[in-house]
Amino acid sequence: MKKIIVALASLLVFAFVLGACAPAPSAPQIVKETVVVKETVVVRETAAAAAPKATAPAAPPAPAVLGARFKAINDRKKLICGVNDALPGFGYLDKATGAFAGFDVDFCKALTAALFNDVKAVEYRAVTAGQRGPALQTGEVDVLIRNTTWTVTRDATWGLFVATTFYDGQGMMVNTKKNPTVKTLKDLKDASICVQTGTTTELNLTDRMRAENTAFKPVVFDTADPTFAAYDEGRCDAVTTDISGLISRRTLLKVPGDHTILEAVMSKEPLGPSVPTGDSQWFNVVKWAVFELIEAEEYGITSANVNQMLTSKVPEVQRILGVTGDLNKTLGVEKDWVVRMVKAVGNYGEIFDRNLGPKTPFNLSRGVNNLWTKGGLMYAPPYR
Ligand SMILES: N[C@@H](CCC(=O)N[C@@H](CS)C(=O)NCC(=O)O)C(=O)O
Repeated sequence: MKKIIVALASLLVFAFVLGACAPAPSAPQIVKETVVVKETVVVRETAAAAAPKATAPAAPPAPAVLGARFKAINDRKKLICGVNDALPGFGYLDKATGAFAGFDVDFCKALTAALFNDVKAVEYRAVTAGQRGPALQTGEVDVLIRNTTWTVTRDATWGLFVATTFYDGQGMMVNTKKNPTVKTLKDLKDASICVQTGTTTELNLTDRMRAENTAFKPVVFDTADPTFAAYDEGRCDAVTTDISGLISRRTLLKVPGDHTILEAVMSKEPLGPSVPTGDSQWFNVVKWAVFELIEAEEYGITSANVNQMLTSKVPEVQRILGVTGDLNKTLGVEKDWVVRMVKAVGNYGEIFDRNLGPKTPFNLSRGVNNLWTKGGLMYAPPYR
């Protein structure tokens, strides 16, 4: 019996070695496994044979068929951009001049320049936090660019976010002159906290304070002005929103220097543009507009040098500026669409610095909003 087992085992080992290293002859049963492997190869060959010939010349990219919204925008020759009117640095209406300005507003301008070569071919619609979902759902705006956080709920029920233009987090601000001992969220036990409805802020506040096991009293408002007025008048012990929002609104308080933003970062707030659903081509145009403003910075293309850059020998620069290739056609935009955007508002870094950088009252450093090549998160997929 033992001998039979040893003989069988040797046969098996032999069969495996044979199966692995040599073509299968008319073989003992065990070698059939090898035959199965061969069959798999045959299946692949059959599939490949059925596929179109690889030697056929590649078809040129098909020009984009305009989606319904994109066509409507082109027909009306004007972009409708949903913005903030109450957030200096990001989206703000200068009541004296009637002009909208800010980081978010510059992305509206860039799109307008890309489409119409005219930064004035835009209508700004100011929307409060609570109006953002309906504005996208009803298609009242072509694009929403208003310090709005990308979340799965909003992607699924409001419209589609295209990219992140500003990585932010939620913060908490206190009047340190009045409450010098408050340093952490836990120090806000039983405090009243001013917060705006219709925001991720309101939802995160509850989560975070529960996680800190710290009771608090929310004092809720519909818009930013009464939220910050109540805080400034001392009706709340603290106020919470995106850190960018706190930095921005602090400049409007009676004595900005009395107020401190606590170190705690309470959430992730990736802010960026979103579009109504239903037109993937328009979605792509907005998405790649953002990416190309980021790539323009990466490749050193600025509002000051964009004309000289047209003669650059760097293949990426030539493609981005439409000197070579016809990538614009696949998107349904003009060849020089990136040139127009950069001329109008500059690259991503210029937009950031002009509205939020060291020469502004907000004095924001790039931090995580720097390019990926400089340790930040700003990374655009290749334009090719
Ligand atoms: N990023 C958060 C908060 C955005 C938000 O709406 N923040 C307030 C507080 S700064 C604001 O901008 N309000 C302006 C207004 O009242 O219209 C979100 O998307 O929900």
